[in-house]
Amino acid sequence: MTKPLNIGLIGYGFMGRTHSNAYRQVSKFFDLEYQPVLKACCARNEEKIKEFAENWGWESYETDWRKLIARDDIDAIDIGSPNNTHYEMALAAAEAGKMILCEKPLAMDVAQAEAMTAAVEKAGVANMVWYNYRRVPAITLAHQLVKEGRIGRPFHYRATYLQDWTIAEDVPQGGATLWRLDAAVAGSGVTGDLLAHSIDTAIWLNGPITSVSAATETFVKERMHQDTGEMQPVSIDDACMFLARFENGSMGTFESSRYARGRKNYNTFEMNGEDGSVFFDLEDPQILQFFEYANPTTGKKVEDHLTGWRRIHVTNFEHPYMDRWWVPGCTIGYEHTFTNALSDFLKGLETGEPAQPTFRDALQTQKVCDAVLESARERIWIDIN
Ligand code: 4PW
Repeated sequence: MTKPLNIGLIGYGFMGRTHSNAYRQVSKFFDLEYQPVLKACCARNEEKIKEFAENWGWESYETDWRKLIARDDIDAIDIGSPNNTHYEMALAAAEAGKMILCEKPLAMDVAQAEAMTAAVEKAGVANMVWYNYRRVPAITLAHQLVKEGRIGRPFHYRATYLQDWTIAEDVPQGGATLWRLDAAVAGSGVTGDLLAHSIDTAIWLNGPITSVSAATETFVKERMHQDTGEMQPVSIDDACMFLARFENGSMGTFESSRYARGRKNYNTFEMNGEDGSVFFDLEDPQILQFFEYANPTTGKKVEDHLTGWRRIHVTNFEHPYMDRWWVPGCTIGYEHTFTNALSDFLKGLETGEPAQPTFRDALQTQKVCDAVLESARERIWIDIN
C-alpha cells in the first residue's frame, strides 16, 4: 500500500530544480511506500514561482513561506532557499510538526544549527540535509569499502574542492543569483558552500574531526552588488585551506577555491590506509579508484606483479543504487544523487531508520566549518567537541 507524502518546497533556484526533479523521478525508479506529491512550491516573486510551478508540475504555489508551512495539506517542508533563511523556516516547520529536508549548509553558524537540531528533535519530525554527494554511487561504494575494513587503519585523508567562476573582478555579488558571494546571505564563502560537502563526506568516511588549523584568502576585495550597482567590500572567503586531525588518529588536508582556473566542480578525496587507498574525482564520477595492498587472486598481503590501482566502473547492479537505474555500464549523473538521497529519506520513513545526514550530523559539519573560519581569523589551531 502506498502512502502519499505532500511536499511543500521553498525556493525555485538551482536547488529548487534539483529537488523538484527528484520528487518527480523517485517513485518511478525506487519501490517505496511513501510517494511524494508535488503539492506546493513557494517564493516571493509570484511571476517566477508560477512559471516554476507550471514547469515542474507543482499543484499550487504560495508567495509567503509561513502560509506554506501553515497548510494542513503539507506533510514535509523542503528548504531550498538561500542559507540565511534556513534557520527561521526550519524552526517554524518543526513547530508546525512538519518533516524537514533542508539544503546544505544547515545554517549560518553553529548557534543556529544547534537550535535547529534541538527543534526537530523536540518535535520528533523526520529530517535530512541534502549533502547529495554521499549518494554518488562511487562515493557510497568508497564508504562501503572503508567500513568493510578494506583499507585498514587510516593514516591520511586528502580533499579538494575547486571551481573557477569568480576569478573575474566584474562578477557581481549578492542579489537573487549571486548570493553565494555575499556573506550576509551565505554565511561564508567556499568554506560553507564547497568545503561543507568535503567535510560531510570526510566525517562519513573517516569519523569525527577533532581539531583544525586553517588559512583563508579573499582575492578580489570589492565587487559591485548585483541589485544596487554599488561597489562593496567582499566579505566571503574566496579560498580556504586547512589541516585536520581525526578522532581515529589520521591526518587530513582540505583545500577549496573558486579561483582554480579550469576547475568547474573538482570535488576529490583520497584516503590512505595501512592496507589500501581509495580515490574519487567528481569530474570522473562513475569511477572509484581502489588500491589494495594484496594479491587480487590470493588475497595475500603482498605487493607483486598483480598489485595496482583499480578503476572500478561503478555502474553494475551490485553497486550502490545502480540496480534502480538503467543496465550495467550505463552511467547516471549529478541529478540522480538528489533522487538517490530522497529515496533514502523515504525509505527511512518506512523503516524507522532515519536517513543520514540528519540535522544532528550536519551540525557536526557546521562545527568544523565554524572552527575553520575561527582558526583562519585567529591564526591558531581550534579544537572541536
Ligand atoms: O553545493 C554546491 C553549490 O553551492 C554544489 O555542490 C556545487 O557548487 C554546485 O554549485 C555549488
